[in-house]
Amino acid sequence: MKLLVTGGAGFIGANFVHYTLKNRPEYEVTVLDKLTYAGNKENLASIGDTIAFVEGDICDAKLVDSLVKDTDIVVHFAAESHNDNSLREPWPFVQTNIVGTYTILEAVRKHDKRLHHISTDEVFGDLELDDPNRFTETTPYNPSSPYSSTKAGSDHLVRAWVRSFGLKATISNCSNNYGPYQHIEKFIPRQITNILSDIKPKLYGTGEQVRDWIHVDDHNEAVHLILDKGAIGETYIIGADNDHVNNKAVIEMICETMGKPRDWYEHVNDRPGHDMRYAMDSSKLRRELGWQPHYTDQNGMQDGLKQTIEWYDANRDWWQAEKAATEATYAKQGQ
Ligand code: NAD
Ligand code: TDX
Repeated sequence: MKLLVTGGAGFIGANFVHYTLKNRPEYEVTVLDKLTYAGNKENLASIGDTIAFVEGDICDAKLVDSLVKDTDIVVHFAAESHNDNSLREPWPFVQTNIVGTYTILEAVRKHDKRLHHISTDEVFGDLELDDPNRFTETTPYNPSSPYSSTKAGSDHLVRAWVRSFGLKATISNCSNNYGPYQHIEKFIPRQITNILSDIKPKLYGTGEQVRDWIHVDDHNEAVHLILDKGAIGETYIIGADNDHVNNKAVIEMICETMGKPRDWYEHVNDRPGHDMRYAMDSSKLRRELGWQPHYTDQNGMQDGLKQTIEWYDANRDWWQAEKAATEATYAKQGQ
């Protein structure tokens, strides 16, 4: 079975490729990745030539067509993924997330292949801090940022292609991931690598915002279950019930785990339009496909965080060269 993984040199995509080779050796994997600032071939270095790697753009219709023609399943991770970048420069988000997804859809339609589209909880907008509800598959879309609105647009395109052209596609909307190979611009690796660089962690605003953290392996296990047993045309919410920890508590957990005082961090400028709370109801995925996260509740999150901290500590060569430039970009915004 041939699998084409777009964005396979990025954080979740690379972990997906590692997970697939380890647990699902029946798949023959090809990665298509543009190697933007967020893509890194090193993320796949330990795999050697057991996969095929194609450096290229998902907006390149000719290239996408030739790769899709020669595959059975496309798993579409490639995206511009960072909210803060989308506030500075929205265009690459429109181009890759919308035009790129359109390009994939047209090739998948032409060659009648199976597609799984990776999306996010952010398409639903946010909940109030005191709202006990969680997002479900039927929650209306209400995205806040250029990033989340382009992801919402890509989900709509996939649904339209399913309904209008009978495309064999599924969608998953997952909450905030953490784990190895995540770019140091993102919240958790930024704080870990700050502490490893003797810089204080940076908390946006008051830090009351809540994210429903999930370990990347739990996400990728769910994606494989959807490939195995998901119903065509369906959407599945993925979340590990970690919607009780706010950003402040996560920073305190990281400080404590890394041997610093719990309050060894500083408040910096808030993100404009900052979403308050995300919370995911993944009961459909659990009930229909039997998915169960491993890193759930406070203990699971602490285990996952500890393992992630150890990875960044042991792999300083992977991130150190980019640290100064990443922090300089944030500093310009008082973050
Ligand atoms: P990432 O930024 O770490 O990786 C994205 C990858 O896509 C990189 O390797 C990059 O080089 C590649 N890419 C970007 N533009 C491309 C293009 N035009 N053509 C080909 N490749 C291109 O992102 P991530 O955090 O791994 O996210 C992967 C997917 O999961 C995205 O679709 C994102 O919306 C979704 N998602 C992420 C999270 C999260 O917490 N990180 C949560 C839910 C959903
Ligand atoms: O230094 C920081 N300090 C801080 O307080 C950074 C970088 C972030 N934050 C806050 C903002 C958010 O409330 O932490 C939270 C998480 O921030 P990000 O890591 O930037 O993630 P978020 O904006 O929530 O989006 C992530 O989850 C959904 C991914 O980046 C998206 O790709 C995914 O769709």
